[in-house]
Formats: sequence, C-alpha cells, structure tokens
Amino acid sequence: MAMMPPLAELGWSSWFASQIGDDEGDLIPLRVTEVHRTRMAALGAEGPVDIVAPHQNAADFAVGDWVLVNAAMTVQRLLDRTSVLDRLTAARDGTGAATQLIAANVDTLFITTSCNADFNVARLERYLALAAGAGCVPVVILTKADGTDDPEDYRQQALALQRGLAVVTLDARSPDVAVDLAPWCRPGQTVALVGSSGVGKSTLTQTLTGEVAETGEIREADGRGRHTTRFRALRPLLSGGWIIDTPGMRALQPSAPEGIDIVFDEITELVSQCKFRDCEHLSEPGCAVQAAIAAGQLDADRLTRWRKLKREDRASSAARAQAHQRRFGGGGTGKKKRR
Ligand SMILES: Nc1nc2c(ncn2[C@@H]2O[C@H](COP(=O)(O)OP(=O)(O)OP(=O)(O)O)[C@@H](O)[C@H]2O)c(=O)[nH]1
Ligand SMILES: [Mg+2]
Repeated sequence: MAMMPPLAELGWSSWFASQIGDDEGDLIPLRVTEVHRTRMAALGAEGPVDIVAPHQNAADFAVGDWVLVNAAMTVQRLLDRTSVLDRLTAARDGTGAATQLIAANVDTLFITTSCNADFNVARLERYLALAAGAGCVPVVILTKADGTDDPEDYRQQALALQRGLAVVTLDARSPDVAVDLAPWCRPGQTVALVGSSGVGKSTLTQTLTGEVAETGEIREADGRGRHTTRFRALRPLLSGGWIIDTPGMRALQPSAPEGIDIVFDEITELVSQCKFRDCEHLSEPGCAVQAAIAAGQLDADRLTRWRKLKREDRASSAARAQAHQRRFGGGGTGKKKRR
C-alpha cells in the first residue's frame, strides 16, 4: 500500500485543514472513534487517546467527527462535517421529536439486511433516504446469501429501489467480501453500517478489520449467545479505510426530507408534471402520478410507501416547528395556530 501522511490515512483532507484558524496552530486534530457520555475515544497521528468533551457533555459529537483538542486533551472545537447521519427519535422530555446522531464524515453507507425475513423494501427505502439526505453513497448489502436458494431475487428487488444503486449479496463470514467491497474501502475512506439487529453488521466488520469484537462491546443477548453491539465505534479496515459499526436499529425516520425526494426521484419527477400544483395524486384530472400507475410505469405500492414517508416528514416538521415556538416564543398571541 502506498504511504499516506498519517492524518490522510485517517480521512483528513483539505476540507478539514482549511478550517483551522491562524490562532489554532497549537491545537491537535483528532478523529473521534467512540462517544460516551462525557468522554470520547479518538485517534490522531500519534495513535489512540481519550479526550474530554467540552462542559463534560459529548451529546453534540458523533463517531467519525474531527475535533481540535488542547494539550489537556479537552475538545476546543468540532470541525464542520462532510456528511452527517442522523435520525428522528422521540424527545426525552416527551415534547415532539429530537435528532440522534449516528455518525459523521461517512463516505459510504452500507445499508445491511439479510436474504431472509428481515428483507423489507419499505425499511430499505428509509435507509436510502437517510443516506441521500446525508450526502453519503448508499450500498445495499444483502447478507446470509449462503442461506437462500435465490439471492438474485433479493438483489433484483433492492436494485429497483433507487436509480443507479449498488447492491451486493454476500456471506459476511467469507474472506471474499473484502474483494466485493473493495471499491468503498480504500485508504482514507470511511464506511458506516446500519441495519436491524442480527443481520451481520459486526460479522462483516470483523471480516473486514480482522478484529474480534472486544468483550466490552458485546453481551449475551439470548440463550444462543448472540453478540449484540452496544455502541458505535470507528475501526481500521485491513484495506486502509475505516468502518463504523452501529447497534441494530428498530425504527428509522430520516431527518432530511431531501433524501426522500432523491430516493423516489421518479415520483418527484412525475409530481412536477401534474396539472395542479397542489395535486394529491388521488383522482385529480391531469395527475401524472396516477397516469404512470395506469400505464404500468409506477408500482402503486411504491407510491403508498412514498406517501407514508412524506406524511411522517410533514408531521415531524410541524412538531419540530411547534417545539421551537414553545422554546423560543414567537411573540404571537400564544393561541394555537389552526390549519
Ligand atoms: N450464515 C450466515 N450467518 C451470518 C452472516 N452474517 C452474520 N451471520 C450470523 O448472524 C448472527 C448475527 O450477526 P451479527 O454480526 O452479530 O449481527 P449485527 O448486525 O451486528 O447485530 P447487532 O449488533 O445486534 O445489531 C451471528 O451468529 C453471525 O454469525 C452470513 O452472511 N451468513
Ligand atoms: Mg453488531
């Protein structure tokens, strides 16, 4: 492998270098590998270090972030990200939605599911919208191809979900995966894994890193001794890149509406051709969406799934706007606004 400067090997680039101010020359750039409540683990040119979050609060930091620390190993500044993966969750205080950071500065998102009952096109579309909204390249990884007679059927179903999508079927335990996934694992590149629990994210991580998960990261989830990942971590790939393994997610609501428009770009395009700007694509005259369904060019189920994501997105945007109003006030009458 060609020699790279140590920081470039970690994913450092001119994007980050250009953010360092004249008065910040004494600070040390580090890449965050783990985020805990008050402290973080990081890597720099000198190797791994433990660092302290400002005000003892690491909530604003994500695995993959670049930070500048002082000589006391306290974070002074978070550098602007090239990409950020986050999702909407219920706020802890029960008031509407909050965003949860998943990872930052990720080039490629390995959207992982298995060639079995976990495979679900609606869930895959959510993950694809997450990647598109974050500005990451999506790759659908279909694990447990060794456990089905027809991995090609799963692959075809996934390929239909977004124009130009890369889909790879594999056995996560096989050393061959390094070859299949090489285009996204080059030196300095960062990939993150997302998907349900048990689909093989950590197995794939182990195959690609050559590392066996540390005991601190695993627990006996059930009588069958499954190792469930408890926290996100950035690890070096054998190929010179980086991988972020994450705990399995139950539900995913992407936070960026642009992602939905990109994944469903054939519908986005049709919508722009409807006669009425406020067309609801039900039975209005001149509806390009219904015309495409009638002509067999658009799957009605795909439209239903798009509708559901759009509806959720509208509801959560409204909830966030309301929470913002409650918190910061709007100088209004205090009355609830009626639609
Ligand atoms: N046959 C087969 N088994 C696999 C494959 N990938 C993973 N497994 C098995 O599936 C089980 C779960 O794999 P994990 O890698 O722990 O799953 P995970 O996605 O990390 O799960 P969480 O950490 O809970 O999110 C393990 O027993 C693996 O050996 C595969 O491609 N083929
Ligand atoms: Mg895991």
